[in-house]
Parts: sequence; structure tokens; C-alpha cells
Amino acid sequence: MLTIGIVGLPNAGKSTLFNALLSRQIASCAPYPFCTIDPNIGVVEVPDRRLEFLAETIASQNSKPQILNSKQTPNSNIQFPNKDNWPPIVPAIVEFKDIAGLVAGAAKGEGLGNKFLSHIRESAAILHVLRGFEDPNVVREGNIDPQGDFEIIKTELCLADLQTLEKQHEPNFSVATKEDKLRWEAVLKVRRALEEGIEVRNTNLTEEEKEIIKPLFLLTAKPALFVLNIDEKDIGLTNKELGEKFGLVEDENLIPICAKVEMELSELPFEERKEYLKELGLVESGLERLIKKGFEILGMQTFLTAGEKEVRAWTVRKGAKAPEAAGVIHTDFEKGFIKAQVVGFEDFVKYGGWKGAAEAGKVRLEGKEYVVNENDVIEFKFNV
Ligand SMILES: Nc1nc2c(ncn2[C@@H]2O[C@H](COP(=O)(O)OP(=O)(O)OP(=O)(O)O)[C@@H](O)[C@H]2O)c(=O)[nH]1
Ligand SMILES: [Mg+2]
Repeated sequence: MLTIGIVGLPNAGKSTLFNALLSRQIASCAPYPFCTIDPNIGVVEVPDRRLEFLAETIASQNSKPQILNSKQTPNSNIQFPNKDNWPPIVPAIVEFKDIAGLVAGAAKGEGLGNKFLSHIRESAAILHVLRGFEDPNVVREGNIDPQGDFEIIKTELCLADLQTLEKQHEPNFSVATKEDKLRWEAVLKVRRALEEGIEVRNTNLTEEEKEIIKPLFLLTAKPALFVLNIDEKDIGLTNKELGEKFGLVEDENLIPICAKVEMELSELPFEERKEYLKELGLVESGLERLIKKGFEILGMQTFLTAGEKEVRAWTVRKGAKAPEAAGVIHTDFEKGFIKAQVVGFEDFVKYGGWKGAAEAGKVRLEGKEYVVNENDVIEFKFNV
């Protein structure tokens, strides 16, 4: 399972955000190896309205007229009045990990330094929580300064990576292989960048160089996402306005969230939540955007399966081919892969399921080289 580690200075609101994420947590009856051993790790559903559309399509296959028509998309606000006949819905999941606050000097072992860094090392991606809220009751040194806070953490992560690189030794060039030389060049390149305070993920590396340094598990090479934990009164400001207010370098991966409000939101029943969101002038809670974005930066995508037994979103690497996707469902499916029956999600809904889509000529047969698409509804054919 790929985990997103939540990092930030003390009192940035990490645990508040984590708890808000977790209160959306899936019921323990869901078919996941559920981990309650570590209270700081939580499994969160990836919100996906397509699954409701699939469930409705399956449930109304034999009944006419159908509730769905081709104009309705998962973005439309349609509510389904009757979910009694729906097959069970199983969404994709993503895992978050709440990590204790970092202090300057962590790379040298200050505070919980080493423990903190090893938690990050185990994470597939990093979520930075930056404090953007004022609250005299919640201690912090100095003025609110999210960009400055980020720099502190960035420096620690860069220093930790430099320490890792120090353990790499210059090869003996008279006997070194071509690969050894390439590795050393990549190490030097990354080291120079880190010394200038440039994170590895922002360093201009070739695909080959990226591969070479992968085994070093550098912290700043991990994909990153930023939550600006804002004041309630700043909800509604655009990223640009917030950027100006805080002197932030605008980043497409910056998500403004008021963790306190999200916590309150997540405690409300579904209908009231929507009302509250409307009052705040929002369509989607910040958490939903965060979860989706987090999933995206992990380099993952979903594909769908739909049948009477369940409708489900599965997680697979972007760029994965059909047999690999089949292997996500069951390892035997990958080994015995024959072909995949594929239909686009929209066509599946529009034509009322597998049978209708097939009659309309919308179901394709794909082989081993097929690259799976985010919107594919798939049924695998395999030998066991
Ligand atoms: N006013 C306000 N307070 C908040 C907000 N988010 C968190 N807090 C408060 O800030 C305090 C610290 O929040 P935590 O979530 O525990 O912070 P943390 O980042 O996990 O802190 P450490 O674990 O010590 O590193 C708590 O009292 C929260 O209630 C917010 O958006 N607005
Ligand atoms: Mg905490």
C-alpha cells in the first residue's frame, strides 16, 4: 500500500487534518486488510461518483425507463432516490500517515529527528501542512509564515538527502563500468542541486538518472503536495489571493484547507454537510480535493469493474498494461491473462450496462499491450 506522509512544523494542524480525513474512513467490513495497529495510519476512500452511476446502471439494467440519461455525468448533481438494489460499492483507497511535528535540526537528530525522517522515508509521497491560521491559543514562534515554515522543512529534508549522498563513493575510474560512472555523475548532479536548496523532484534529471538514483530513496525526490491550513475567514480566497497574502510561491499542488472546518464538516451527516458547504460557498470539501490530488501525485489511476456482485474502482500505476491491471484483482489473472473486454465509463452508463454497450458496438477486445485508461470499465478473460 502506498502511503502519503503528513509533515509540518508543530501545531500546523497535521493531526486535525488527519483526523478529519479519517472520520471519512471506510467501515471495517470493507474488504481490506485493515490496519489498526498503528493509530497514526489511516485508510481513506477516494471519492468517486462514477461508482454510483455504475451501481445505478447495474441495478436498472432490466427496468425501463432508466433514471440515467446520457446528459447526466458524475459532475451533475443527480441524487439517486433508490439505492436498495445497488450492488455493493468498493472505492479505491489511499493511506495517510500522521507524523509528529518536525523541528529545525531534525537531520542532525534534534527532536524526534531520526524517527521522523524514517517515517518520511517509508512514505511514497509527502503532504506538507503549512500553518496559515492565526490563533493566539495555538502556540507558535513568530508571525504566520507558511513559506518560511516550508523552507525550514525543506532544508531539513535536503540535509538528510545530502547525508545519504555522502555515503556514495566516487568510483575508481580506471576500472569503473559505464554504469558506475553514470551513477556517480547523477550523484554529483543531485548533490549540487541539494547544496543550492533545490529538491531532487525539482531537479532537471533525465529518465535514466531518475532510475539510477531511485535505490537511494531520497526524501526530496518524493512527489509532494501542500496544504495551506487557513483561517475560517479566508475560505473562498483563490490560490492566487492566498499566495499574495502569504507571499507564497504559487504551486499547482497547493490546496487551501481549513482543517478546523473540515473536522466539523466530517462530523456532520451527509445532507447537513452539503448544506454547510453551500453556506461556505464551496461545492466540494477541501478534503475531497486533497484525497483526489494525493492519489494523483502517487502516480496512480483507477480502472473500474462493474457487475451484480460489486462495482469497484481499482488502483493501478499510470501507464500500466492490461495484464498488470488484471493482476491487481488477482495474481492468477495476470498469469493467465487472455484478453480484456473494455468499455468507456460513459458508454457503459449510456447504453445501460455490458449487454447494451455490446449491442451498440462499444465493447472492445484488448490484448496484452493495451494501456489501461482511467475511464475504462473492464472485464478480464483469463485461464486458470
Ligand atoms: N484556529 C484554528 N486552529 C486550528 C486549525 N487547525 C488546527 N488547529 C488547532 O491547532 C492545534 C494543533 O493542531 P494539531 O492538529 O494537533 O497540530 P499538529 O500539526 O498535529 O501538531 P504536532 O503533532 O504537535 O506537530 C489544535 O489545538 C487544533 O485545534 C485551524 O484551521 N484553525
Ligand atoms: Mg500531531
